[in-house]
Amino acid sequence: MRGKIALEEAFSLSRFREFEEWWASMFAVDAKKHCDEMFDLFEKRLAYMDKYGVGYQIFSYTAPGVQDLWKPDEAAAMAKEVNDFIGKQIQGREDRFGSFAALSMHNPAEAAAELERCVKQYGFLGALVNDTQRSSEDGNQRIFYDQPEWDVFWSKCEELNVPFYLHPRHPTGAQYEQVYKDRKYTIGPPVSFANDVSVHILGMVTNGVFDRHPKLQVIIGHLGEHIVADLWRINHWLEDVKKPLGLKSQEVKTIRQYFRDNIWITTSGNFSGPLLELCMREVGADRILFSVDYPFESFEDACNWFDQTELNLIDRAKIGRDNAKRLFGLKTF
Ligand code: GRE
Repeated sequence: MRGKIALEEAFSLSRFREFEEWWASMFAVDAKKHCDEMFDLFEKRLAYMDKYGVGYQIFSYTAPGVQDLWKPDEAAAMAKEVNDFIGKQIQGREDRFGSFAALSMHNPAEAAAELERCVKQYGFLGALVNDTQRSSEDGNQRIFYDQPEWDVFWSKCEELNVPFYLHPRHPTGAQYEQVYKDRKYTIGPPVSFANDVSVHILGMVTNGVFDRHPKLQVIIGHLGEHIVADLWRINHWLEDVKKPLGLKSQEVKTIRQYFRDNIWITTSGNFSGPLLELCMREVGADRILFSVDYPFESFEDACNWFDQTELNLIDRAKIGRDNAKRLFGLKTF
């Protein structure tokens, strides 16, 4: 399929090029290639996009990034640096590129103000945040956005009519020490990313964020961060056990209805035909969006899989492009 839209596509500021060892620690194979791709904005990306039929992509700032800075001033300064950099880079290239805002999530009102600045000044299409914000004096605490003080931020997303992408982050601080230090190969895509984002998004559902913000649209990647595979069990326990215990959100909607009205999933980094089929049955083709997860994954793998996986033409167009056009109000593409 030509003209696909991809929306979990990372870049890094060139001043972090010095952290090449981090890439080597992440990828034993082709670390330099992954690293070069992360710092290239247009040349390599456009070549891949043209070769594999991606018409438009949305940039987002990579993890590790702003969410790993536990000092609020440093996090806010980095978010602004990232946003001004990529905002200027995409100017004049709006036919092929858009961007999500990076945000410091230490302070809900300040996060809302930076999002608004990016949307109005640069035409950004929403925000992508790397899960919880690392915080406190020693960096050991984590801020979740499912508490009432974040209502001011979610109201701003609704007012601006832009989605929020909840992307994973690497475990750090006390969480790393207690859970992951002695099981390091489980970190990242094998399981830590999906676990952390699942708890966070289900925290938003069960703490009533979507009930107070019914227009809010949140995107999660990797074909639903394990939630879709467990949807029956999650629904069963929320409905039959937690609701009688006082769970209010379940009185408003079932978990399936939040997926219908508020939550989107992307194919980023999860190129599984059987899982996509399950997602189509459980949440429906209207809420699924194509993505690559570049440069952690390749355009070649994502696009060859998507173009060949069994889908009718209407669903392929929806997932590959039309849903994203609708969600982001893309007119130029
Ligand atoms: C990411 O998207 O941030 C990511 C990593 C490490 C491995 C895979 C991946 O940071 O998608």
